[in-house]
Amino acid sequence: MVPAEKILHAAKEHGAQAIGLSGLITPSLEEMSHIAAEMQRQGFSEPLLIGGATTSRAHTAIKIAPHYQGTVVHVVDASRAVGVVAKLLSAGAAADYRSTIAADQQALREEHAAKTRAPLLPLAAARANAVKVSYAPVKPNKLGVTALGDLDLAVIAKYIDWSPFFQTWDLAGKYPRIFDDARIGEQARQVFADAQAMLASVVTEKWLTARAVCGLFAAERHGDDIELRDGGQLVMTWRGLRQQVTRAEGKANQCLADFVAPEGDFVGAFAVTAGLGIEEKLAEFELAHDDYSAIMLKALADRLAEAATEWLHERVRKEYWGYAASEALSRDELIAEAYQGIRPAPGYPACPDHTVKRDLFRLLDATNHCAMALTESYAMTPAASVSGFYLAHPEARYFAVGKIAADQLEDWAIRNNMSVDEAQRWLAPQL
Ligand code: B12
Repeated sequence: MVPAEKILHAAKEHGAQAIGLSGLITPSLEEMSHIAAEMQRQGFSEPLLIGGATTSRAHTAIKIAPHYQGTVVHVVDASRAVGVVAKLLSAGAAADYRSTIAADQQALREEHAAKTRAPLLPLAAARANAVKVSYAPVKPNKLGVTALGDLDLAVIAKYIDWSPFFQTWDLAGKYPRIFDDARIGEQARQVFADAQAMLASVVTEKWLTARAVCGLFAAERHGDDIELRDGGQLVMTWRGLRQQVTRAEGKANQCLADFVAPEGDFVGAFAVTAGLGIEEKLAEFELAHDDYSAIMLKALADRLAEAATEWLHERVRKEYWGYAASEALSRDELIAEAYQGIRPAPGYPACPDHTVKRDLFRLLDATNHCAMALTESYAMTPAASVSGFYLAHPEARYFAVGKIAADQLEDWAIRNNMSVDEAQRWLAPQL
């Protein structure tokens, strides 16, 4: 998300009648609260619209609206923004509409305050209930960092998982079954046909460039942390978060570090982008007032970024690491994650800490190898980018860290050499 100063400056300059914020990853949620507070401080009165994948009605009511006396409204779908703004600015209906929103938010806050939360275990008890798994790690064929340069998009395109593509168009359903849906099948066929046509140009005319870098390192587990070494040198420490919710009998309080053998193991890291060159093409579409093509290209770039991530993970398993050299999975089996090992990405529920991307980028020199960068709230540029880690343990699974207690917050802050205040800001959704 663009910093508060820029947004509010632009709003003033253009005499905006309403301001809209969109947040994809959780650090932008904190930025939204900050913008609301800034709007209050600077004496704004215009309505503030909130949207994006990680936002919600409850979050808007509890965390954002209290910072601003003007109306703050969560909008689930950008296509409804016009209707919402029209009502907010309507001479006759605005007052009623605004007080309905305020009353709804007050009710949500009261509901939230009255909720009894599941008790959290002390960190020491959660650690004592870690996953206990032993295995014989396989030494990678190629240790260290491997930059793959420009990827062949014709190959990458074969790895696309099309189901999420339809989400962009607000069409819910799994590919290819979605085409048979009585209500939305026809529309799904249409956007899919347009996507295939554009994808052919993306590949043959090289509208986009995709790049990737990966690295495989010797790894040692120290409690909830994983130390990565290259030629004996400590090159990064990945500091994990552990589940503290009371788990059912026989279920462990998991942390990703649990899947790294304490006697010595190996861990991988990767950064992939498929969005290089997109700005030029988007500018062309903008000039032609062709929103449809612009959205289509962004959706294709996102699909290609995920496909390149899938393709790279397969190469790592079969070649660079080689622990699954004889793996032969179909596209559907890859989508269903039928392979050994996982690739947790910072921001996903098993490792909700986005800040680790800073060390990950440094470790892989992702900026140099892939022209990728991080914004101050740890979003990656280009937007169509993915980064994360590889764990090879056969029993490694994704899970949600969920809520953590003050003891883990403090412990994590100390391990990260960060103030508790700062840690609180980055882990806000976990608290
Ligand atoms: C597609 C997708 C991607 C794509 C594209 C991202 C991009 N460039 O936008 C790719 C594959 C590149 C990707 C990467 C990542 N992703 Co991602 N991704 C998604 C996914 C599956 C869908 C998001 C989406 O585009 N939906 C379709 C659009 C149209 O919906 P939308 O954004 O919600 O917008 C709608 C409404 O919210 C509303 N709206 C949105 N904004 C606004 C604004 C206003 C003013 C209004 C009125 C309305 C409005 O209108 C839209 C249309 O209905 C979500 C999960 C999910 N199901 O939501 C995860 C998700 C957003 N990703 C997530 C994560 C963690 C990441 C990565 C950080 C992972 C990583 N380490 O690499 C990266 C970050 C990328 C970056 N650039 O920094 C997490 C974020 C959670 C968190 N804790 O932060 C999610 C929620 C997945 C999850 N369940 O954990 N991702």
